[in-house]
Amino acid sequence: MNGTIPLSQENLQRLPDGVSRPEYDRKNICAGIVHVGVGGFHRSHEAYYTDELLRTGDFSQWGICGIGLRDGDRKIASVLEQQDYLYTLIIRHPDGRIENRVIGSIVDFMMGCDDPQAVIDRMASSETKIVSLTITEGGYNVDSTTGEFDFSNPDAQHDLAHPMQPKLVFGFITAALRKRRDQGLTAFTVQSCDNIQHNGNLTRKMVLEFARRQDPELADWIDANVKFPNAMVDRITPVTTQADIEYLKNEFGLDDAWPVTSEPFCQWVIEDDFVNGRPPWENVGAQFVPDVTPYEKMKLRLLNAGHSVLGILGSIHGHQTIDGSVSDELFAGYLRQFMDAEATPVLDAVEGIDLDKYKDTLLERFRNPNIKDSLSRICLESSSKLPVFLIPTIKDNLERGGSIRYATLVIAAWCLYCDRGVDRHGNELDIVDGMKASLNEAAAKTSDDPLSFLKIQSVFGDLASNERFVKTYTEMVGRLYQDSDVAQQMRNVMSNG
Ligand code: CS2
Repeated sequence: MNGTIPLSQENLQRLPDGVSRPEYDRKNICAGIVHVGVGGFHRSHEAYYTDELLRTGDFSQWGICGIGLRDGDRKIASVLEQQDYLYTLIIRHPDGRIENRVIGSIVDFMMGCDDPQAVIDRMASSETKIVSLTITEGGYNVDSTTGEFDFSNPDAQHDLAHPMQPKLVFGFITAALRKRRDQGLTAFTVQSCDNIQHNGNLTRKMVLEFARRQDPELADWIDANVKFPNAMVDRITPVTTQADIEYLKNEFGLDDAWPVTSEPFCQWVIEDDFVNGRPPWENVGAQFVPDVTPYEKMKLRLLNAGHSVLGILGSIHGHQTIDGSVSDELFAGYLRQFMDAEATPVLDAVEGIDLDKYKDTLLERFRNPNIKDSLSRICLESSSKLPVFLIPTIKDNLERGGSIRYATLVIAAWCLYCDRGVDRHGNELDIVDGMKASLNEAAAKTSDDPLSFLKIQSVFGDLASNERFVKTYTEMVGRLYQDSDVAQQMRNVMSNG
């Protein structure tokens, strides 16, 4: 289409019907929320809920200031700045219906690596009530062998030595909280929106351990004055593609350099534990509960683990997307069996939720043919995801004598995946993982030492010394290395239960 409309505040009025837009007065919005990690998920979830809230009335103290801490955030910074921080959320329903909605809740963006002081000041400003995070499972800087803050990370060392020029989010939060304390201001709430069990507790632990090393008195103040609510977050958000950008151009003449696509489903269950106020997100569908534990466990162990099951097995088999894998009956059946036989028996009851229905809904969501969620996104950083999503289920089942075969095949297949790096047709897999080299090195020794992959303690903990697990794993990895037809191994597992 000729003469496209570049997305900007000024051009909002020119957008055609079919694209809904923020009608609220964005000029007068204060950023009560400072958010670190403005990826697709933040933009389809917290920013979406907040936009929905801003559309319903005068909540002008609850805008969002996005923060990028690393060089890699430069692209989103410049796209958002060019578009007056606006972007389009394209919500794709399974029946083909599409909702297009310009989100206006982000009102500013700053780069921590360019001007750390400005970001510290922003977090420390009395306007800021919440610092929220989507920094990924791996971003919490946990030493996975000890579970403590990893001070061996050179960036952590740097932050200890240069408290006012931090690189890690923990350095920024600590510096900002120090400033608030010194100025006698109320603290802010630190709100994690990552897929981690007890994400608030973990954030608290990491912030406190870092702060204590730097300044024990400040750590005591943080301990007494800052809140870190746990939350379960959910909305499937695939990586934006060129086709999404073209779609907006062709259908609406809208030029948006970085829209986001998501499914219609979304859920946010939050512990109501804030120190300096919060938006009434419950007005727009979020749930506030006293204890989020059963909700997060259910989501991580069914949805996220289900994704990993399809992601690893499907990649080796040659599937490309989640909907592609579940349209294969073998994969859909295997996933359901994994959920029923291994994941569900170690879940706690969730009040008001029928787990069977929840699983049916998950499969429906995975089947959405208009969400082309790539397996490469799912498998991204598996070394940080599997210890949260899948391995705890194996450990729980080992303890209670439950089935482990479905999940163990995924671990064995992951070894093959890291070793060979190709699907069954010989096509190279797009593997992105901070531990890629060490995973590959350990996996490549499997023929000499079948347990070499399992010995990566930071990922598997002590699984390599569990006799029952080792027996099942060795058998499976042995078979897979003889014949990498993962579908055949899946059928074996299904017929042996
Ligand atoms: C996915 C999640 O990262 C993953 O492997 O399972 O991004 C998932 O799509 C979201 O948690 C859905 O809420």
